Amino acid sequence: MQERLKELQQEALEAVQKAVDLKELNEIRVSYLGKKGPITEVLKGMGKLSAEERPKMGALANEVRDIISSGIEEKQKVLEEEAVQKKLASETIDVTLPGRPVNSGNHHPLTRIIEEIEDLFIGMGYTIAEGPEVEKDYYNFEALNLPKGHPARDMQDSFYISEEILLRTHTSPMQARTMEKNEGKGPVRIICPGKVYRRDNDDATHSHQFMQIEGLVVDENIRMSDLKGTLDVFAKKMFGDDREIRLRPSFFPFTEPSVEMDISCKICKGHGCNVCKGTGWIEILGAGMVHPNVLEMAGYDSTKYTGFAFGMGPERIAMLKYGVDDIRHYYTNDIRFLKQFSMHE
Ligand code: FA5
Repeated sequence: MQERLKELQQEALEAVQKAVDLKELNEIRVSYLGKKGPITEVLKGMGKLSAEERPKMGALANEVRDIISSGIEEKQKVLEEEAVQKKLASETIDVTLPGRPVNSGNHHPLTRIIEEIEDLFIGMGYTIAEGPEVEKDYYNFEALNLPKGHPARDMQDSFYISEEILLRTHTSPMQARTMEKNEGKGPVRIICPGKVYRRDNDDATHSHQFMQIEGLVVDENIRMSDLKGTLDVFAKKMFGDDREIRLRPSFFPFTEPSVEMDISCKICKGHGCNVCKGTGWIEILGAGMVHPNVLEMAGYDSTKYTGFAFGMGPERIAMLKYGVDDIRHYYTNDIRFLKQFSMHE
């Protein structure tokens, strides 16, 4: 019996040493020191011992229990400390590690160019007006001196929704809407950015949906030289003093006289490429003096008031400014293209 007890002590202490965690240690405690454990089992045989041996064996059994108990306690402390250290190690934050990059978005190049143009004109005393993309034929054409059947309607192939409603083909309807709202009074000084739609075939410089920014100034004594000066300031601020501009005589039914403004191509530096269609120039806007018929239709006395208007294409302006060789890049949402503009923010 004595031997068995010593054996159990040895066995238990070895198991305690090998225990890797508190759960295993607890299992060892239950299995060796519990009521159904081997020591209790050994003690059950004490009845067979002589009266002399019984107390000795009892004392030995208690000693073995105490030794195993304190072995378990010691090991428990070690394992608890280990667990704390492990937890601390796993929760340590190394403040010297480089941070993980956070993906941040950036403004779309068109949004940026539009905001830049808006700021420029706001600085010259203009306010921003916005109008509907689904527009009445009246404002898109008729009020702009383009009655039904007028051949110049073919200049802007349109998406009609019904006989009288269409997707606006330009932002010029805002000229008529703004003047109508102002009830024949000046001054008017607005710019109007927004989307427009045309049944154009998509190519490097044409898109069926694109943006325009309309400008309109109406007051007494507004002259062609005011328009020219304004466009000159705009072009210089936008593209720098070294880029050339040219005004070509043109025709729009709602302006008289009318011009188109071209900027020298940045991609080929004027030598000719697919963006400028070999001409060295890219047309960015149409403009002119507001036609007296348009002023009168909107309720203005054309003998007292004159005005100028312009309509520019921000896509083409952004192409020239950033050296983008195809307008379709703005609408295909290729993240590699869009990311390039984050550095300009
Ligand atoms: C007009 O739309 C006139 N409403 C502009 C205007 C306003 C003239 C006020 C006089 C007074 P135009 O069709 O030329 O004009 O278009 C103006 C600009 O829009 C062009 O110079 C060009 O920059 C841009 N644009 C025209 N069509 C497209 C297209 N399919 N894709 C991209 N940009 C275009």
